[in-house]
Amino acid sequence: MSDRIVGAEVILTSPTRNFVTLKVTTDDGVVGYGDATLNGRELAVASYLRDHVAPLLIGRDARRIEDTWQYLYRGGYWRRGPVTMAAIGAVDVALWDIKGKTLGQPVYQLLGGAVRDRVLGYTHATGWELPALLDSVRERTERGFQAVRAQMGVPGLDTVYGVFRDARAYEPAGRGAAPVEEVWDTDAYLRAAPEVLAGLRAEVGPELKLLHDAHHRLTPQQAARLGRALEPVDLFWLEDVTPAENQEALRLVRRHTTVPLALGEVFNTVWDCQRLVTEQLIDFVRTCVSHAGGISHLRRILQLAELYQVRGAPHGPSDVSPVALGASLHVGLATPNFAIQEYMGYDPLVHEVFPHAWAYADGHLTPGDAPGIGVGLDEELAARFPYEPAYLPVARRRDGSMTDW
Ligand code: EZ4
Ligand code: CO
Repeated sequence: MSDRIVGAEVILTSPTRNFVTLKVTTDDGVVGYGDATLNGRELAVASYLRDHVAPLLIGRDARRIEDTWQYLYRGGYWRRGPVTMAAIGAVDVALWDIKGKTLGQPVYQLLGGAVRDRVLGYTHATGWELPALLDSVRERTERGFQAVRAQMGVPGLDTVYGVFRDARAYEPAGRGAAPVEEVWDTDAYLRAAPEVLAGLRAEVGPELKLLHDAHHRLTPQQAARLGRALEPVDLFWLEDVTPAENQEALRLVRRHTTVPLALGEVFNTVWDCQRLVTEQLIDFVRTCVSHAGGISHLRRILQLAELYQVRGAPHGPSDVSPVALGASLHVGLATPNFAIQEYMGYDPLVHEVFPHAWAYADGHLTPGDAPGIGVGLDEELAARFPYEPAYLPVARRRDGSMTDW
């Protein structure tokens, strides 16, 4: 038994939405999977893996997870960035999967064992106006969810990213050769959001954990105002209030509101998180196992965060594949400051393509006890759904200029 890597293959599939999966095989025939999906930029990561990483993996010792991480991160010279870190993350998760399968243990056991019995999950509810949103939230709480992210429409706009006018669940990417363009109006949103969320809180009572995502749309001053306005709603968190390239901006928000802040779904290394964590400018760090360098690097981020009482709450919409969700749950079960996992859910077909040991029950998720990550890939079924171009929307202000969404 030598654990040499003999195969590293990239598999694209689109069972209702695109996923990029790395499959690593050892000379003993052990197979490990890692998620390399980067919504709307899938082919870039696929090429990075296929053209530049897979050839380097062949012949390496699959047991040397940390060394391989360092080799790909430092050895590439060009560091960080979502494409690089998603590729490294896929390799890392695949190697943890192989290690677990080789040792006959679920990955959480290799991370020190369980520190909790199950991981709290939150899901998405949307409704254009309060009654529809309330129905959507109630449907989720009836399925056991104790934490729900609530997104509403904005009067005067035709569409809002992440919100459907009818009861359908939305998909955060539209198939087609180019992104859909939406119109965005921050002032109208700032008038609508506090009223709808206050109404929702009044209806659902004090216990349900309510979350809201501002999706990077606000200036720091607008974020501070919104945070203040939402204090009586008692949110579990307010997410991505402002783009975080300029992290100084969060200081201004913090000075004016005690609303808990969550941020970091677009971050990809510990360096992106360092300042927000060490200056305690956020309460929840949202880096994802697949976009931030895998299990090894997510653990590093969460261990830094633990020193500053910042908790982990990884990204988990439908573009984070069941492989990454499984990996995240192993980290969640074994990491003390892991607060909650986003779980948007998947189309039934996605569950078929990626058979998994992880499970949802009663508002919580568990990774299961299968060796490794515990998520497989039905390659025959996957092959029936080839990649199709799909993009997140873009948004313009009423004057036609581009805005964050
Ligand atoms: O923007 O899935 O918290 N979740 C989110 C999602 C993400 C998309 C990115 O691909 O904000 O809507
Ligand atoms: Co978000």
